[in-house]
Amino acid sequence: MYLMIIKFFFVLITVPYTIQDCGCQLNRNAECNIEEHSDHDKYSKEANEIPLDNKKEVKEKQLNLAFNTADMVLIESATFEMGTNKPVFPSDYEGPARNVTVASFYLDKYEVSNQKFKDFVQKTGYKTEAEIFGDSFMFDTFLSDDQKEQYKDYRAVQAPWWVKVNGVYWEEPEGPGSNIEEKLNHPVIHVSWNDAVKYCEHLGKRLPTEAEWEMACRGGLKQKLYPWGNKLNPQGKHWANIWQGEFPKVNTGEDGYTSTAPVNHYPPNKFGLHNMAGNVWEWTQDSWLNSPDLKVKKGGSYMCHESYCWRYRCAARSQNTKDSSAGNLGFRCAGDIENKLR
Ligand SMILES: [Ca+2]
Ligand SMILES: [Ca+2]
Repeated sequence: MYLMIIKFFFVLITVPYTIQDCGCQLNRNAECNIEEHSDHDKYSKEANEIPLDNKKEVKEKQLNLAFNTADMVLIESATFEMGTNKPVFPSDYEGPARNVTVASFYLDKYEVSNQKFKDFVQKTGYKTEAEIFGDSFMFDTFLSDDQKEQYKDYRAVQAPWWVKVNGVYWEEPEGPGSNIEEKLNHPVIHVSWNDAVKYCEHLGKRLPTEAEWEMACRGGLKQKLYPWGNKLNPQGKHWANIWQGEFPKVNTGEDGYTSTAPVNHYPPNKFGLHNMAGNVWEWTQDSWLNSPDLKVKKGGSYMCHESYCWRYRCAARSQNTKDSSAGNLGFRCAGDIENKLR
């Protein structure tokens, strides 16, 4: 069995950091207090007895939205089966499968792009947490030889492909001097959960809950691994931006990209949503277990490979502290149909 669940702690030379589970869960904070709990109390039947919306009411409420619905899809209320009874990473609490009812909501078709985030920053002057802290996590493949030498002591001991680099942020995603000119239609990266919340709020939106995100990922399919079904490459095509080759040494980029891909590059699922699986991880509104500082992220990224981080499945989940950021983590926004005009 080559799938391994690796739980570990690692220490950067200068500052102690905690990482759990094969490098997917980089956290800016040193502590990582995972509490045992009964699975998904929040998504128990009792906690989710939301009446399905009357379609006529939904239509009337749409007239009073607080946000622009361009590039969003309306996902109608439904009860769906969340999680799985065949967890690949039981320590992530992927299971059990349970019915969850979600009220109607809007969701962005695409991960938030660099262009959209740039528009937001130009309007508001917003500074991301990576800018304030002065650093963010980068995948070492994207470091120059000089940077590799400079930051050799800043590697995660058991996930040495992650390096905390000074001066990395959304507009210089590969270090000081890099830019996003050729990547305006790629997902914004190096944004924390706090940054994502601020962006969505600015547009009258919010982050999706984990249940909303997963229902959207499944696109109406029941208990399939991926947004498009169970086969990874149906019709001999690539349907998501993940890792081909041997992690972490060789990424052949057979799917066209060894880093991020344009937010609209791969086919949409049945709900019209692109890149729910792969490309970049996406923040959700929810806390991980009962830890308010840890937030759930979904969907996996271009760094995920079945042998190491098979988390580009709809049921998969992971977490980061809400102030952490990395080169494979972004987000998309949701919107309530209950919102009134601002
Ligand atoms: Ca790829
Ligand atoms: Ca994604």
